[in-house]
Amino acid sequence: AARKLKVIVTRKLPDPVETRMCELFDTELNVSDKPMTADELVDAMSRADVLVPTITDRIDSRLLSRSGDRLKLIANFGAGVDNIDVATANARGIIVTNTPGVLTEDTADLTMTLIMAASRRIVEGAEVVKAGGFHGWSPTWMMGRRLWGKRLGIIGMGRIGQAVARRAKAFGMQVHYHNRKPVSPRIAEELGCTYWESLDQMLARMDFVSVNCPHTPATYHLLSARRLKLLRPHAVVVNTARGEVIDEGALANMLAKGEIAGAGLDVYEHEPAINPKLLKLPNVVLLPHMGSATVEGRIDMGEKVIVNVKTFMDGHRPPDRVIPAML
Ligand code: 8YV
Repeated sequence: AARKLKVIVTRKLPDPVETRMCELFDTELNVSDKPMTADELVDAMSRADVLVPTITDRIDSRLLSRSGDRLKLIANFGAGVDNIDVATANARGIIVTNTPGVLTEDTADLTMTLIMAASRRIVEGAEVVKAGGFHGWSPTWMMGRRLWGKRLGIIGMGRIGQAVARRAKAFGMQVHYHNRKPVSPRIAEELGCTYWESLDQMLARMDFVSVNCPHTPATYHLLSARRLKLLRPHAVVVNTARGEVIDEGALANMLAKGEIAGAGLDVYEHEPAINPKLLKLPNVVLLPHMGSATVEGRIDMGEKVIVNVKTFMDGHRPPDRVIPAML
């Protein structure tokens, strides 16, 4: 019988996913759940046919060049693959896959949560109550800003952007978006959304801005200091995509000076570090990169990984192969 291909998983995954992987493959789990060091990753990559990494593993060209020639598949546990140098991996004959689709709705839910939390002062209000600070209703207390009728500008109109648009429409918001190209007429009509070819022009007119694009060289600091300055002073920025898309230092400075009204962030430029200025601001809601963190979503992501690995092992092209041209 053919040798079973070896799969190494870099982080603790949900139990049902690990159980299934162990049934199907010769799987080495990370029971400690500590992120691997670069040397541990290199060791894993040189001993595995398949590596299942997560966002906390940076698989760059330097690491790939030290990884020997056994590794054939990197099946990322996650939709974003900015942790992996896909072009270099492919050049070395390594296929890269991701887990698209299954975390779309959860991430869109969290995006709306951040929009609402930042505009309706949800975290502030909840903290006041728990600290014993609710001394009775007042006509002018805890006033936020309404969503209804406001303009939301979505940056990146892929699966997640569209799921956000659908929700925002249901909340009575006017949906605008910037993307490399417009969505199909059918989707545009369904979502009732307005396309802006110019991000600059869109930013200047929005009440809320949501980042929903991947982090690639083309989107690094897409919301640069210059572009952030185009926002109106009452604008709220939310990001459930990747921290690198926003110049976090510039955003923190503007929030501190009151040049924009608020922010809701789930991701950061230098995770897990967070610009200390952000931590002190009452108008900023900060979450620990939990957009896809639902019990169901994480199991679905694991199942996607399993299908990709299994298909590859059966000698076929894995369904979620990522190629540089897609990025
Ligand atoms: C995960 C994500 O937190 O899928 C993504 O792109 O950001 C999240 O689902 C993480 O990336 C898992 O590796």
